[in-house]
Amino acid sequence: MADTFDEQCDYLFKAVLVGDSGVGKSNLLSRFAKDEFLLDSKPTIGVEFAYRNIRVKDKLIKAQIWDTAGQERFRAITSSYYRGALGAILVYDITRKSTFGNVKKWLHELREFGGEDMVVVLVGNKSDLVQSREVEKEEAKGLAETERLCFMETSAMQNLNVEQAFLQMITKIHDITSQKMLEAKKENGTTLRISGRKEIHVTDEVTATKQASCCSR
Ligand SMILES: Nc1nc2c(ncn2[C@@H]2O[C@H](COP(=O)(O)OP(=O)(O)O)[C@@H](O)[C@H]2O)c(=O)[nH]1
Ligand SMILES: [Mg+2]
Repeated sequence: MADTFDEQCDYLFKAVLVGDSGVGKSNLLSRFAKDEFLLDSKPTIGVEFAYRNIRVKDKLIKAQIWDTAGQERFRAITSSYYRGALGAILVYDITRKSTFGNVKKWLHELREFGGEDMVVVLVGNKSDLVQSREVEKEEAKGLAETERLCFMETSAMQNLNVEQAFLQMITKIHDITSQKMLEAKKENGTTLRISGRKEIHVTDEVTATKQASCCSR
């Protein structure tokens, strides 16, 4: 139905990237955003983000993915980074055990500032570095199951599973949000949508109410 992908988006979703410094967050994002990459640097608030338009079923979704500008190094990510985010990609490095050890810390932060019901995909990045692996896939899978997260190993370098990780998150957000939309519509017609040509109007910060079911396979 939509003739111009850019201007006909039905929803805007915010999602965040978290994880220790050096795990590959920025590279994953630039892989995912590819040629549609649009990096808005916001040095004053220490945040960068990229957009990508994705079609999910009959809807066009504009995913706005936030990346830190390195503040994770100083443990200085502010709560505004998480505010309104419906999803998160929580990244660790399969070659550095300590980054996996910190996953719980990040999860805690996500749940504290982003809400219990955020869709979280746990991502073990640098799967290309087989020789230096320090975190077994099964171990991470186990954690994902316990914490009810989606899980995937990726390589930003070789472009393995990157698309899938983001798409899984976005599809899941879409499922939850459409459910929420239906409920909201019944009440007062509140929607989170992009209207007009250039401007983005976030008329409400939609927060999913349903706990995402686990989708690790
Ligand atoms: N081998 C390999 N190196 C990666 C991969 N992803 C990122 N890197 C490297 O890891 C380092 C940190 O990446 P960066 O994206 O800046 O991490 P960030 O601090 O989490 O944003 C850089 O030197 C990247 O080239 C990957 O999938 N495989
Ligand atoms: Mg970075």
